[in-house]
Amino acid sequence: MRSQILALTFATAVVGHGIVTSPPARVVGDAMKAACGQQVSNNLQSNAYGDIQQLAQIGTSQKDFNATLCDVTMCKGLQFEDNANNVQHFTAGQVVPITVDIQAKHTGTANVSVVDTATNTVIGNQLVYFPVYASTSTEIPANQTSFSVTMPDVSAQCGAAGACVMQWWWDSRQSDQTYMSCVDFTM
Ligand SMILES: *[C@@H]1O[C@H](CO)[C@@H](O)[C@H](O)[C@H]1NC(C)=O
Ligand SMILES: *[C@@H]1O[C@H](CO)[C@@H](O)[C@H](O)[C@H]1NC(C)=O
Ligand SMILES: *[C@@H]1O[C@H](CO)[C@@H](O)[C@H](O)[C@H]1NC(C)=O
Ligand SMILES: [Cu+2]
Repeated sequence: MRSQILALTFATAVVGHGIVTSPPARVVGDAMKAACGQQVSNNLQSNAYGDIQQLAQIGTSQKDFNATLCDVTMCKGLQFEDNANNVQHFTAGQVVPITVDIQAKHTGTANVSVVDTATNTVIGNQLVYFPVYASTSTEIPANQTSFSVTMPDVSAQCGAAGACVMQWWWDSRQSDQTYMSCVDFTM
């Protein structure tokens, strides 16, 4: 019984909830392992859907985790170097369809923004905002997992690969969990 409870607790703790499946978002690689350490990278590798609070918590117990080198609030610590062959090219005004996969709901808010990766700051206005997202009290509306954004002109800031990501961000204060996916792009 006790082991069942422990197993259940563990399963609940590791199950993740959401990622962007299209366009292709950043994935784990050797650069992330170097920046974030083995355990945090392994966790994200086995559970791409996980929240950033969990990664930060795992990091605190790891000797090879350095929160300065591995900022989990910046694309969950996923590194551009591991995704350099996966850079999208967008033009100003382009309508970009986005598909999200949500495995479990937590009421929160969500948005998609362009983020300057050097400073981890949002450039301009968010491209879409969901004031109520993945609510536990309703089915998930179709337009929360399949929607489009119109790219602003960020060619001045986002000309070089690695400089910018299109970031999907879902934050649930109900569960204190934040989910994030980053799409590398140039303009
Ligand atoms: C973490 O990384 C930063 C940046 O490289 C470095 O300055 C700092 O000394 C490191 N901290 C530890 C505890 O190794
Ligand atoms: C939108 O998402 C960004 C992270 O990409 C976050 O910093 C910002 O607070 C969010 N904006 C709102 C209004 O929630
Ligand atoms: C999603 O659809 C609902 C109506 O079903 C609408 O009220 C809402 O504005 C839509 N949201 C977006 C971001 O398109
Ligand atoms: Cu959860």
